[in-house]
Amino acid sequence: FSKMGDNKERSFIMIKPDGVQRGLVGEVIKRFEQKGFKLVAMKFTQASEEHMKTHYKDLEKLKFYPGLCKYMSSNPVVPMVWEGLGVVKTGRVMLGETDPAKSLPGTIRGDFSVHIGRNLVHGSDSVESAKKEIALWFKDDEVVTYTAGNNEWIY
Ligand code: RTP
Repeated sequence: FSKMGDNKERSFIMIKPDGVQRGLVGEVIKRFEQKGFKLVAMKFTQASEEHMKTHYKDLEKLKFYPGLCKYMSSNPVVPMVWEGLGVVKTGRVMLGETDPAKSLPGTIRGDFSVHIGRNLVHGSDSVESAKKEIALWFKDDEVVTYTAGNNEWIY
């Protein structure tokens, strides 16, 4: 098999206010841990509306943007960085579709949510946006480099 090295991809995953309120922080973390991804940064914080406007800047022309940013800043969130092979794409699969009604059971949204505006978790949609989002939410030294249980041959 090929040598490790492509397992350093990172995704920005954030438990939204409804995920915190519903007591699903542990459940989301558990799923990413069990899948084999590595937690390299995490905070518990209530962000400002301005910060959420920057986070969702790509959506600023959409009609739900103001309400989305207000909602996202109304209560605490859990921003995280997860690392591992294909974590951006696989992370999105684990989350399910944006609309929970279209999300299959087995996904986080498919198992725990019903409303598009309360879909529990955010996940980066590309490696590029992951980089931007990680830089927005974490200082360089808040993303930790360390060796976890995986060594040269376990993913
Ligand atoms: P996210 O960024 O939160 O991971 O979600 P996403 O990529 O799956 O979806 P995106 O299109 O980026 O939308 C961001 C969030 O806005 C809310 N939304 N509300 N019609 C609506 O009311 C509506 N559409 C989207 C969702 O909570 C979505 O996750």
